[in-house]
Amino acid sequence: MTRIYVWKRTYIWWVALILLLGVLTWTWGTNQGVPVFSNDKDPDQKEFWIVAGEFKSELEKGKEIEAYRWDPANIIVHKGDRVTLKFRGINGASHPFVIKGLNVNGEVKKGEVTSVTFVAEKPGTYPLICLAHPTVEQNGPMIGYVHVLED
Ligand SMILES: [Cu+2]
Repeated sequence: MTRIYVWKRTYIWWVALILLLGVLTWTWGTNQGVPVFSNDKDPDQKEFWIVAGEFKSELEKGKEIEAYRWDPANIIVHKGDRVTLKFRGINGASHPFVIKGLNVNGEVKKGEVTSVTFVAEKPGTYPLICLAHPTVEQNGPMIGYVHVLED
């Protein structure tokens, strides 16, 4: 009887060890920098979602202050990537924008999705600027950055 008990206990430890190794292997495998936006058929095709949002607050004397923002505001790609940015308009009626240096422009409207696609040909940092909210005085700065890295 005792022998059977020992065998079962050993068996349980082996099963636990195998399960643990399985979980660790799976966890390790899923954390190897697999980008959520990559296209399996075309790894150089990168897609990002950006929300046009707003921060709003009130000063002590009741004055309201606000700033429109791109979220996320930093997009990192590599030279040669075909990049698609999908903008979703949440706050503010309209955000006409340019990405300086990349010859990209468009307009994000409330409740709509705007998509632009370009090839990141030259390394550098390119500002994504909303032309309606470029400065503090105009409820900005609504500025983000597209970082194009070397390979
Ligand atoms: Cu704007």
